[in-house]
Amino acid sequence: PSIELGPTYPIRNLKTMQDFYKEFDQPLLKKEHTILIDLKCFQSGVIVPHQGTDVWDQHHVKFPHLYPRPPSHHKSHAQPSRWEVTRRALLSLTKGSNSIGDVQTAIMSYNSSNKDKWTFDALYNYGQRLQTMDNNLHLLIPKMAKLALNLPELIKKPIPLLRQQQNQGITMSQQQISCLLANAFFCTFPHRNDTKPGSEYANYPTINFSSLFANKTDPTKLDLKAEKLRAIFHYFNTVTNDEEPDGLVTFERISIPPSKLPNWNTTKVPLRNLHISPEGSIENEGTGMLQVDFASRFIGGGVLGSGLVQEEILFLMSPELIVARLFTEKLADNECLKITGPQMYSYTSGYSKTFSWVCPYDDRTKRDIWKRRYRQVVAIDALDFKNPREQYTKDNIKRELNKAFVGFHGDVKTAIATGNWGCGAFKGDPKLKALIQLMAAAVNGRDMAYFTFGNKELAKEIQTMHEKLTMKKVTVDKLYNWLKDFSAYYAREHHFPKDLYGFISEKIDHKASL
Ligand code: AR6
Repeated sequence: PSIELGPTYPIRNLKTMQDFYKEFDQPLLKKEHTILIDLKCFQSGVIVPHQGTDVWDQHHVKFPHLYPRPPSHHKSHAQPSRWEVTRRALLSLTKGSNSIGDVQTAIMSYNSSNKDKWTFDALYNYGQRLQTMDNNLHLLIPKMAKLALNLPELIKKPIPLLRQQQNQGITMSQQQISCLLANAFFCTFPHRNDTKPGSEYANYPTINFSSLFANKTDPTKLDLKAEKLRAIFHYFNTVTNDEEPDGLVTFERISIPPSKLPNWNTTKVPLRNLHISPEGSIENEGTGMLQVDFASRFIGGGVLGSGLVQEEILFLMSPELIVARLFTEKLADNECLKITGPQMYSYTSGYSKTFSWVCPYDDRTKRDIWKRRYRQVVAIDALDFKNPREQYTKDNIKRELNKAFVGFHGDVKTAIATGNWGCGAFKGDPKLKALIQLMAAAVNGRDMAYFTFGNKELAKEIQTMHEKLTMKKVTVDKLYNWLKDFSAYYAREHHFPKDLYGFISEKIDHKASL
């Protein structure tokens, strides 16, 4: 059969952030929102950090310059504080020769307990292959070290941890983000290197970059890490230039209590418009819509390790997203993280083993009055189906519906830009996930752009299914019940089950003949 697609809903008719500019231009101050800059000054064109009181506790990011000095009985023999050691090491990088060896020595001077664990082979490999080609590292490292050292001046207020089951936001300047990321690069964040279960930050992603510098033997991976490092160094090169970015970015953790999740059995709303295409990507064609990050529960997934699929690539194109790892506790089933205003810094090509950094991206995306780019990303983590059969159970279908619902919830009804969420590394079935996402979008009153990542056949199948469902005015509750029927049927007939869309088509035809 031909896999030519019929006409699809035009992408230009889908709503983007610019259509909702009034909502984005609203005052930022509200409950549960920490703003790290002085908003009055910002409105008159100057970026000044907002003043606060230093804290070192379990509710806030632990800054390296606030590391408590161990008690010492002999004042005269007092060890230098950890920050003092860090400061000296970074200061020497602002002056010295700045070979990769120097970077390693600096980092290890205040991370000595990891001296037998950390290696820097991927960083050395980058240095050998690429550094003169891209951004003369010996010029860049001093600028990055200076930026990192500026932390006490650039951020004067504690950053709250965005913990589970809290609705909380953080807005900061792109410059503050770059400073935090420079610290992450130099691995200065205290208490963040231990990831063992039960450790203080076991529920948080890693933030110090040590894992990006290391590599386990496989030489093909070494070169992929070099490509990741190119994206990272290009970012730092841009933000330490004279024309450093001057906007803000907002991070919001959204948790919806179970009592406020929809009752899928009784939600009588029809599906909304769908633009579907095998061409295009969420990152480009979806700009200005709500762009879905196919996330890990630990935001950013393997971006600082060897992961290189949708989420990691997105974070490499837009490294400001990486800072979310500093403060976002792992996502629970009823939660998502929404990021408003990140900038794009790089073009990349390829995927996974073929990934490479291509060139700078000159981001001209318009901005709201807070100079946040009209770009919004929502991180939702699908279930990881080690065994794909598990995805058709009633509970798992409901879990994914609720997760997508939380991600798509909100007063601003931009279209959703998405695709095969949960269907790569996490082994989901895109035909089921497409329906789940369409249902969650419908309940939230939003249209959708769905990119099938080159798969024409899938695009056609989803398009045909969507057309049948909308033509027959099938509502979400009805579809939900059919999915439950399929779940029961699949459990019974698991040896030769009918395909999901065949099953639903029969239900539609049956409904039509009633
Ligand atoms: N635009 C549209 N579709 C895409 C794009 C894109 N840019 N990139 C990939 N796809 P995957 P998951 C399609 O595996 O299964 C990460 O490590 C493509 O068909 O990234 O939800 C996270 O941190 C691909 O097969 O998402 C998580 O740990 C499919 O989307 C984990 O992977 C799924 O992409 C999430 O895995």
